[in-house]
Amino acid sequence: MIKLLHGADFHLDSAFSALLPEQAAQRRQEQRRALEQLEQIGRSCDIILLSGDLFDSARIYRDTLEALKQCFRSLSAHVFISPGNHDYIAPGSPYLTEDWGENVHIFTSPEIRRIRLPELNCHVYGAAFTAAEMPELLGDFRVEDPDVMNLMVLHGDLQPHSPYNPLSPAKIAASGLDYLALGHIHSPGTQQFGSTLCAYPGCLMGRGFDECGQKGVYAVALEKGSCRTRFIPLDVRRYEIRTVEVGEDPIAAIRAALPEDASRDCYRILLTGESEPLELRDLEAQLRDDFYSLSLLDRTMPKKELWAAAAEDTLRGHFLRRLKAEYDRSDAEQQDKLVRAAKLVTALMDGREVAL
Ligand SMILES: [Mn+2]
Repeated sequence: MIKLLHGADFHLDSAFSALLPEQAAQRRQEQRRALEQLEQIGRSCDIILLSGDLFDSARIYRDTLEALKQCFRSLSAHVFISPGNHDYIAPGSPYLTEDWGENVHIFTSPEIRRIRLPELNCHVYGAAFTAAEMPELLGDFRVEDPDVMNLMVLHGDLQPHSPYNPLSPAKIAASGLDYLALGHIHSPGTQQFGSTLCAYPGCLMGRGFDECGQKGVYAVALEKGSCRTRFIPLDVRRYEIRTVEVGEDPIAAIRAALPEDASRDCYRILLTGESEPLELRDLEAQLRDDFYSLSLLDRTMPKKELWAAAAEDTLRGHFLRRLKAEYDRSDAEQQDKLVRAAKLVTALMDGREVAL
């Protein structure tokens, strides 16, 4: 059995432009530290496949290069890298200029190349982006020896007309590969095409609210005819979006709706329901210590005195007058029902979404 670690889309040295400058610097530092977790997981592996976009751009800090090289140096595994659309091979690329060590192989050509690992009875194929956009790279690829374990590491997109190496399921199924280690899509997932298991491990850590939830890498146990993937979440800061109905006490409602400790995570909270006007800055100030970063969005509807419009000479007024008259001569149980009916119908008249 071959033990494989598959990661992608580290996007090291991202700008984190939505954060304050000092927080952005801190987040880049955290990205480097996440490499230490990778190092831990990689220690027990034979092969590490990294499917591109390891760097967010060509602007890379020296600290980052050293952290990545240190990670690879400490591993005995064979490391294979296929550069993607953010870190494509171009003159001056650190993939060409740095000394990455004996155990690291970086694919530098858009033509698919093969590396043999005879001691593992395994062939590793790969190719590189050499521009920010690339046409299809797989072509009519077939494995050269179907009896060995055949792996490929590639940056690409399963969307048919993608400018980022569009991959066709039929061509993947015809390739004879056992495992196709993909990068580009930032949430994890696997798909089987023919005898080929395709996987996107997702990105290393969330960088914004379009990258919510748990992030990590795949550990894969490979045997001919059987690839078993296990998602390993990394212990990194998360981005989450929640919707909270404010009720009478927005602070209490927000705290009640969240996990016990969100203090190192980034939250966007959409406040809904009926409410007095909210002072978002005050609320954020009160909740500051509960989150690493918090943005509140006010989606509440103004609170209205239920029968206020009963005097209006409108359809709404007519409806509310009839209901109010009935309310005044009803018992408590019936009054509850009438209040609910009045709220429902006025909400519908306001064109609001109503949960029944
Ligand atoms: Mn990409």
